[in-house]
Order: sequence, then structure tokens, then C-alpha cells
Amino acid sequence: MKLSPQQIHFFEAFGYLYFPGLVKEEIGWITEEFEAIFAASGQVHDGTQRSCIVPFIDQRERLCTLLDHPKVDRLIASILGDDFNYLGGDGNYYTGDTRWHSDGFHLIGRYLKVAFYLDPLSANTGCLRVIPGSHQVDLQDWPARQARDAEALWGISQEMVPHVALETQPGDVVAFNHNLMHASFGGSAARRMFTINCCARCNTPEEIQELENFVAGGARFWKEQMHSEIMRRTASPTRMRHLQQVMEHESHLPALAAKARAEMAEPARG
Ligand SMILES: O=C(O)CCC(=O)C(=O)O
Repeated sequence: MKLSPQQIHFFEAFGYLYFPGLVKEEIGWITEEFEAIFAASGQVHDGTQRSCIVPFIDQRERLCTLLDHPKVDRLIASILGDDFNYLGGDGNYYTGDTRWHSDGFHLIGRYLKVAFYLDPLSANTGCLRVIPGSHQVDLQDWPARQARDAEALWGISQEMVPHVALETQPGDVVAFNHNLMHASFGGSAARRMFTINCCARCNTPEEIQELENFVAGGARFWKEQMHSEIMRRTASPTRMRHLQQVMEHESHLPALAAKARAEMAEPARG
């Protein structure tokens, strides 16, 4: 499924796209695999704070194949190009509200999150809310990007910040630019969602530097490499094309992960 030019233009303009039912047919086994990863990790989600496993689909051979899934591959390739880089991703039990934020802010390169939802979520029960257009780099000083401080800035609650609510059913997928402001309110203490993070292949020294900076961020999860051995060992040549450039630019990660282990009581939860 190649995206249409209109979908691409929508993504460029507003920073996100919504794909109802994209993996609906596979949601049974995907959910089983999700649960199996958490069970094997020994992490028991008690609802008091977010539980997070990184990288996530990498933990199970079958979930790794989501990267080869024609619908998922075409979605990502339509936005980032056929030779996109796979950057890992997280599997989560979210708890309660998530205030407005973006997943970093990239002035260089194109960074995409593909989010898979396993539970029905409405506007008031924790679905993703986005501020359309807030990903645009020439809007980096737009005050709406400060929505985390909505109470102080505008005298309104987090929930009242103008937004679009992307209500989801199990098997729905949302893709968004890492720069996009997003949040979630009113959700339960156990909302299941996992992500695939990607970026466009890097061609300039500046883009490579940005990639290496992103990779360095993996240290807070105490990871010494961005992908699991399972992901790499079971990769077809086509999948390997999405792993190779990241593998060539992660040699700084083990030292950073060792430092994080020495300084942090536990790996980051997001
Ligand atoms: O669902 C949530 O609570 C937050 C989601 C989020 O921050 C994300 O998808 O990056």
C-alpha cells in the first residue's frame, strides 16, 4: 500500500497520518506477542507508572516481521523513502495522563514514529491527541509548542489545548513526525501500545551527526546496540537495508550505556 500524494501532503502539512485497521487481521497474534514479551521480561505493570521495554518488536522473531509487513513497509517507505533506517521502538503500558510534549525536535533529518494500538481508546480514555502542524521546523518558536505550560501561559488545563483526538481501535496505527506535539488524557492505568521508530537514510555529515545523537539517546535504556540480535539474525537482505546504517553508527553506544548504568537506578521508562 503506497500512500497517495494527498496523504503525503497531509503528513507534510499536519505531521501525522491515521490508518484505521491497518493490522486488524493480525491483531490477535500481535497482542499475544506483546503479552509474551512483558511476561518474559519479569516486569509486572502495577499501574503506578509507565512500564516500557526497548527495543520492543526486536524481542520476538515474529514481531520483528512487522518491519517486513508490506503495509507497514509501504507506509514508512512512502514517507521516508525505500531505504529508511529502523531505530528500534518501545512497548508500553501507559498509565494515566501524558502531558504535551514532542519526541525531541529535529531540525535536520526526518524522524517518524509508527504507533500500534492494542486497546480501544477514545478522546477521554487516553487516545493520542496531536496539535496539527506543530512539527514544522519554522514553527519551532510557535508558542503552541509550549503547551506543556498551558496553565501558566494561557490559563487553561492541558486537556483544553486545541488539538485533534485520534480515537483508536485495536489494530489501528498512527504515524507521526517526532517533532509533533502530542499528549493523552483520561486513560486507564494499563494502556497497551508499541512503536517502531525510523528515520530517512542519512546522506550528509549533519544528518549522520543527528542519527548518532539519536542513537546516543538509547543509552538511557542501558542498551549497547539499537537492534536485538534476533532482529539482525533473522533479517532478510531487504530488512537488513533498514538496519545497516544504524549499525555503522552506534559504536559510541556501549560506553554511554555503561555510564548510564553507573548513574541510574533503573533504565528509563520512556
Ligand atoms: O499514550 C500516551 O500516554 C502517550 C503517547 C506518547 O507520548 C507517544 O506515543 O509518544
